[in-house]
Amino acid sequence: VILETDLRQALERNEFQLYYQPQVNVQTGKVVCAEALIRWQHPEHGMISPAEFIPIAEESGFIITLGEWIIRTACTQIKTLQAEGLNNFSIAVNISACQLINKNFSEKIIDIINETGIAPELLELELTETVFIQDIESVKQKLNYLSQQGIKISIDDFGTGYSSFKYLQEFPFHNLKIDRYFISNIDKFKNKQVLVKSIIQTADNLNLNIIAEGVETKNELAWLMRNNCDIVQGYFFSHPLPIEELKEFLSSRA
Ligand code: G
Ligand code: G
Ligand code: NA
Ligand code: MN
Repeated sequence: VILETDLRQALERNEFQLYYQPQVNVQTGKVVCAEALIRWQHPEHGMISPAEFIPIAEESGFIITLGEWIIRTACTQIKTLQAEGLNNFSIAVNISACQLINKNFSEKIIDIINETGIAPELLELELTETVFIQDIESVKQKLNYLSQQGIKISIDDFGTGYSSFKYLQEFPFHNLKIDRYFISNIDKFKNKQVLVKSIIQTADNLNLNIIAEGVETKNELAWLMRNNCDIVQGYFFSHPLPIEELKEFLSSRA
């Protein structure tokens, strides 16, 4: 069992690390963004998945502290990449609903952006549909504010949860990430194709960028390209990578 104290100690001991999974624009061949995914390198138990410890961080409230570390680390990394000549590279960070609910969420993000000196446009926040079951009006206000400051907002895992097409219009989203369940074997399943086409159509109408998650095969990619989905992410291109390997990935494609 993992306890809050274990997480607190792990943070103090620097055992967390962000990995980065490239998002590829298949029209231009360019990688302009990467999603940050946290990893815990435990000295005895090896790599522990966020699927195991993020829920504990959420239930205990420690996600507020950990989330700040994640955002600060991502922003610092954006700054470092800029210093190395990668000027318009953005990083997408996963945000738990309980972080968004926290009273100081927006101020904290703006503080970190100012401290690190990055352009707000280079930070993207990935939210899942669970944000819609919380205090909707206050969430909307915060997202509108952050969006006005230039920060990009993505709706993650679209299609799996409480999603309603209605929310797409009401919230200031820039990107819609189609959940990997729908992408898996999309070239083979008619029912998935019908759904994904309608999601792409809606996103187009609302001026949202579409990102396909979990692309694993050449045939999935071919179907997505035929259906005007230009930004893709998944094992077909790359697993999430430690920062040094992300840099190698980027320079090998430049
Ligand atoms: O690679 P993967 O095993 O990274 O992630 C498993 C789950 O953990 C996913 O649902 C992912 O969104 C979540 N996750 C990964 N990194 C973070 C993070 O930094 N913050 C939050 N809130 N969730 C994360
Ligand atoms: O919930 P979210 O979409 O943030 O989680 C992303 C999760 O998906 C992470 O666990 C990440 O490692 C995983 N992932 C990324 N690309 C692929 C892929 O191509 N296939 C599968 N099965 N999982 C993937
Ligand atoms: Na995500
Ligand atoms: Mn997702």
